Amino acid sequence: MASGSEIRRALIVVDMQNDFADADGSLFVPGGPSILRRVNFAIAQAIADGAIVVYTQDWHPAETPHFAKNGGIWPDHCIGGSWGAELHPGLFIRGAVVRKGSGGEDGYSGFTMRDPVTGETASTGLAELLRAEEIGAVTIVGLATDYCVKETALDGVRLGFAVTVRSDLIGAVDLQPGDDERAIAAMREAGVTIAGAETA
Ligand code: VGL
Ligand code: ZN
Repeated sequence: MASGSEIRRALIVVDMQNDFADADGSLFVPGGPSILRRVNFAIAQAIADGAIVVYTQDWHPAETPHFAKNGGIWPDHCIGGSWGAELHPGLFIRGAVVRKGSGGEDGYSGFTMRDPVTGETASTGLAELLRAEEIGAVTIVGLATDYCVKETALDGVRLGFAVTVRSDLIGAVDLQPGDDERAIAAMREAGVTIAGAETA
């Protein structure tokens, strides 16, 4: 258990949902299945270390400018209430789940969402939840490196958290070859600590 001057930590598990993590998902991320067991291990370890665990869930309406059919770039995915939006059944759930995009908002961050019409930014509630728990540091794992992991990490830095991303517990969409490496470089440049299995 954290005590005294120790900085309290949260493990943020990003979008480990069927549409991304299952081979039958509509926006399957190839690295998804291979990180699942190790993400579960990190969840168990975080709890043993006195950290809290929080999950994000991409949660879209059936029509949203996020989807290609409505002018965006993605196939339909993570439609609220569908199988694809459910957290993967093999994932250990040991904490709160924060949904993002349920009002049709844009953006990839687990912390903030943008109204596609007004451009206004709103909180998902994640930062408030972490502050209520006096969390100062977060470790981010999950999917996808080049979208929601990256934007959640960058927002975490902007919001004043010490952010670590576990490079062995993420996976990229890689729409363009090299997106994975560019996302890692952008996070590092912003002050995110990129950690491997041994250093986390
Ligand atoms: C994501 C693409 C579209 C993600 C979400 O979770 O990284 N990627 N929506
Ligand atoms: Zn999405």
